[in-house]
This record gives sequence, structure tokens and C-alpha cells, in this order.
Amino acid sequence: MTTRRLTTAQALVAFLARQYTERDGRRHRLIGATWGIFGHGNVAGVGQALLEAHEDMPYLQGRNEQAMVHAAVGHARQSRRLSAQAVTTSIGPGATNLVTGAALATINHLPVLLLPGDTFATRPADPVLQQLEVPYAGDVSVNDCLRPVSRWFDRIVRPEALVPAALQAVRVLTDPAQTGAVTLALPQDVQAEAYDWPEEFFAERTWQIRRPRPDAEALAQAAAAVRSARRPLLVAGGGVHHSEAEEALRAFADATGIPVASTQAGKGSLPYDHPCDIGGIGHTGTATADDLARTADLVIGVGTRWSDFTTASSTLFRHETVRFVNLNITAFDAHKMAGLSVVADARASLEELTAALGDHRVDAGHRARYTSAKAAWEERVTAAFTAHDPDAAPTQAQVLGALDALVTGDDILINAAGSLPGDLHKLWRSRSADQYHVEYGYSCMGYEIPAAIGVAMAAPGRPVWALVGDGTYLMNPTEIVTAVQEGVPIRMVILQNHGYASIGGLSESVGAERYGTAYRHRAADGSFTGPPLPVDLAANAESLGMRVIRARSVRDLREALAEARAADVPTCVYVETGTADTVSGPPGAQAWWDVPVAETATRPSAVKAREEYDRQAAARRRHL
Ligand SMILES: Cc1ncc(C[n+]2csc(CCOP(=O)(O)OP(=O)(O)O)c2C)c(N)n1
Ligand SMILES: [Mg+2]
Repeated sequence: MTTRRLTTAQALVAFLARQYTERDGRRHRLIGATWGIFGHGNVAGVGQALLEAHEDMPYLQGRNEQAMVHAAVGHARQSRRLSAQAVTTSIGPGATNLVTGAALATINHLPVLLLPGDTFATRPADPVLQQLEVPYAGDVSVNDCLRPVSRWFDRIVRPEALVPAALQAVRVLTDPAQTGAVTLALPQDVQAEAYDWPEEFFAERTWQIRRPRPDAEALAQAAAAVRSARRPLLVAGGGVHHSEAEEALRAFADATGIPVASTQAGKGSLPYDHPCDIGGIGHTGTATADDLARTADLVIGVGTRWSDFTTASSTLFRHETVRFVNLNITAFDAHKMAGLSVVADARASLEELTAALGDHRVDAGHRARYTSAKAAWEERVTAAFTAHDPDAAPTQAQVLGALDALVTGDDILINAAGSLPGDLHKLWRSRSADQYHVEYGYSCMGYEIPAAIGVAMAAPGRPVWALVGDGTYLMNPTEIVTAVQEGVPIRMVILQNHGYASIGGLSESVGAERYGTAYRHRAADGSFTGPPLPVDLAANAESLGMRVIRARSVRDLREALAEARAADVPTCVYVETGTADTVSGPPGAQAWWDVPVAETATRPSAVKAREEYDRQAAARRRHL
């Protein structure tokens, strides 16, 4: 047997550089680059290996471990999960900084390979710097925090264990039902240890991304259910995008006339101007979609996890005999809502369902109803987007309106948390399948800027916009430096409203009186009701190397956005949209969201909110 003598870290990097994915005849490098921040837990092992292999495995320098995972996740989503990135960290704090990013990746079913350094396997000195010691077990390290948020976790305590572990890691990364964060914890001594590796370990390997076809019987039952429904509705989730099923969905909608609503992850599955597209569904949905959901007798979920935002916390689907059909590659999700489950690839099952339905079409009355509701909602979008006074400061919706007037299907918008996801889900007119990139599985503040870098790397030449609230900006602005270093011309819009408009509004609705949600000085009575804080986020972004344009009015904003769009360096448009305790999003929520309210309280606001809560909660329904 021919062998090659390498360290464990060198072998891992050489192995990763030779893994490929293939789907629909297209081949991609699985791990195209490795992000890293070095410390004593990885500098001499993985760091040295990346240096030796720099031509085969590009290294990207991040500023914060969580942010590196966000960048990798953005990249994976933009690549339709056919390509991923690795993230290497030191031990201790560098490793535990991965936890939030790992949870985000796993929840969103997006692949990322995490390579945290780990404490010595051989333990010559115990403890080493940053080592956790617990009194009940000798084999626990901080990296065990990554187990519950990883789809696959292994600790490589001997060099030769890397061979099966690395193969399992890639199997999970490339499995469309299982993928998410995959962790290989690498004790720092083992990383640097040499071993004679079988040469075959480094052979090029191509992993077919499977498209399992639906079971014939399950599909026949699904087709029968659709045929007998009078008021069917389709809910498109993120699985439509992951599977590149947009064309198949369009063909299904064209043939059947069944209206298509979308979750946050599924928005853009149909372009907004397709006659069957009725926009977002659920708590942040459109009136069109939510009204149809309330009266639907059959709901076809495609690639959705049925989160509480989608089901309005189990209150949305109200038809007495409503049934669900779930097309999902993950059996776990396909069985939700007591649905008829079709466990298969979204594209394959949509194609087969369309064929099985032949010339079946929903009746004209159903079509007429959603067509006029869709037109009425479009008018509300236009009203929210339109600024009548170009010299006034824009509202948040008018900022979206200015973007709407500027962008083409080429532009990609990224957001994850705050009041923007709700406004975007309700209002945004998605022109292309991948334009709408809102991470709402984890809704993690601070995803936007690093994700924009990952997305821009996966979509060179396309304008990529990170839309960030001021709270979100303050959570995680540091990857701006990375965009500047790499010359990735991300566009960023900072919407300054001096605090948390989203949680402020929520707080008020649940009787918590906006407590702790505005960024204000303390007043004389100790409460945070003084003037807004004198922070200058535009100057902050500029200090990190961005080009910054301040927009004070709607007119300024239009010019600034156009300038940013044309820029070839990272560019920020900064705009004030009011204060977090005064702004309110247009239009209001069309369906409920369950956030439990104090059952007993002395303050009248909470007592009143609880009455409303009990009224809404009475509409909860378990679909069995
Ligand atoms: C990491 C993280 N911490 C906390 C939250 C809870 N949270 C959701 S939105 C929000 C406030 C966002 O503020 P900002 O970005 O200014 O947006 P705005 O609400 O003002 O639109 C908070 C704290 C979260 N989603 N993510
Ligand atoms: Mg804010």
C-alpha cells in the first residue's frame, strides 16, 4: 500500500481539497475555502497545514468565529448547498464562539464544516490554557457544547481515526436531508502528529447529491387529495430553493392555478408578479395568504418546517376539515401537521405531482378570489413604499420602496432580525429566485454583514445588500474589515432608529411597556427615557474602512442607494428612520404569534395584554 507521511491537519486539508459534489450534471468543489482565526489550539496544526496547502485550499481571515460561520452559511445558501466552507478555530473561547453559528446552520439545514481546536489528547500538562475542567468527567471539553447543534460531531483523538471521521463528515455535509453544522474537534497535539496515510484517502471523490423520487403510492394519494380539494393552497418553504425546484413549482402553479404562499425561507420561489404568488404567509404574511390559509381545505407544504411564524402559532389553518400534504426530503418535517407525507426531493415530487394531476385545475371562483386579493395587497405595498415628500426623512418601508425602485433581479438582499424581516416578508417584491435572503430559522442578529461576504463570494458581480438595524449593527459589525481586506464590495444599509423597534412593539403588545428596548440615556428617575444616545454608526462603519454615504431625506436616499449599487468597494448607506419607540411598521400583523403574557401582574398594561392573549390562544388548534 502506498502511503503519504503527513500530520493529521495536513491530511485533513489535503482530503478536503479533493472532495466534490455533483447534481444535475454540475460539479462543484465541496469545501472551496477555509475561514480561520488562529490561537494556540490551531496555529501550529491546522494553521501550518493551510499554509503548506495555500494553493489548494484558500484561507480567509475572519474577525469573529461566529461571524465566520455566518459567512460560510451565507455562501452555502447562495450555492444551493452544493458548496460549503470550513471554519477553523483555536480552543476554548474561539471554539465556543462557534456555537451560535452552528445552531443557525443546523436549523436552516445549511452545510458548514467546523474545525475547532481541542485540548491535548495525550494530556502532558493538565490543564492547558483555556481548558475546561469539570469534576465529574475527564473527557469533557468546551467543544462538547457543539454536540447538540451539530448534525455530526467527532473528536479525532488519534490520527488514524480521521479517515472514517472525515468520510462521515462529508457524507453528512452532502446529504440533503441531514446537512447542517458538522464538527470535527481536533486536539491540538493530534493535529501536529504525523502518520502514514493510505494514498487512496487523498483520491478525488465526487459525492452525488441525491434527488430521491417520491413513493408511487404516496404520490397517488397526494394527487387524489389535491383533486378533491376545493380551496387548496401551497406553502413554499426553503426546501424549494435548496432543491432548485422553482421552475417545477412554476409549472405546477401554471397548470393547476393553485395559489402559492411562502415562508421566510421560501420567498422568491415564484416571482412576485406571477399570478399565483400570494406572498408571505403567517404572522408576517400578507392578508391575501393569511385569508386563504384560514379557509383552505388542503394545504400542500413543500420543503417547510412549519414553524410558529408560518402557522401563526397553530391558529392559522381553520377550515373544519383542513388536511395537509407535505412534500419534504426530511421525514421529520414531512410528518408534521399530521400531513400525508411524501418524503422526497422537492423538485422531483413537484414534477411528478404536476404530471399526476394531468389537466386538473382549481375552479375559477377560487382563482378570482385570490387574484383580486393579491391586487388589493399590491396597492397596500405601493402605499407603504411611496414617499410623498422627497425632503422628509424616509420611513423604514420607504427605504424598502427606494430599493424596490432601484434593484433588478440581480440584486440580493440579506437580513435576519429586527423589524425588517416582517416588513420584507409582507412587502418585498422578489424578482428572482435568490434575491430574498432572510435568515429566519434562527433570526440571528449579526448574520447580515458576514453573510453578505459569503453570498458575494458565491455570486461574484451581483450587488449584495446587507440590511441592518442599529441594534444588529452593534451586535456584529467587525466583518466589515474582512470585506475591505478581501475587496468584496458588499453594500450595507444601516437603518438607525435608536434601539429595537421590533422588540419594542412586541413588548408593548405583551404588556411589558417597551422596557429596555430603546437606546436612550437614563432619565433622572433611573429609567431609560432620556434622549437618544450620541452614537454615530456611520462614523463607526467608516472607521472600519467602508465608504459611507449619509442620507437625510428620501431624495438623498435614492441617490445614495444608486451610488452604493454602482460602487466597487464596500459601501454603506446610513439613514435615520425615526426612533424605536415611535416607529410602527406598515401594514400590521395579519395573524397571531404566541408570546406568553404574564398570568398575574399589578401593572394594567400586562393585565389587559393577558386578556387579549387568552382570547387569541383559544384559537389554537392541533392538527391530528
Ligand atoms: C443574537 C440575537 N439576540 C437577540 C435577538 C432578539 N431580537 C430580535 S430583534 C431584536 C432587536 C433588533 O434591533 P435592530 O437591529 O435595531 O432592528 P429594529 O428592531 O430596530 O428594526 C432583538 C434584540 C436576536 N434575534 N438575535
Ligand atoms: Mg433599531
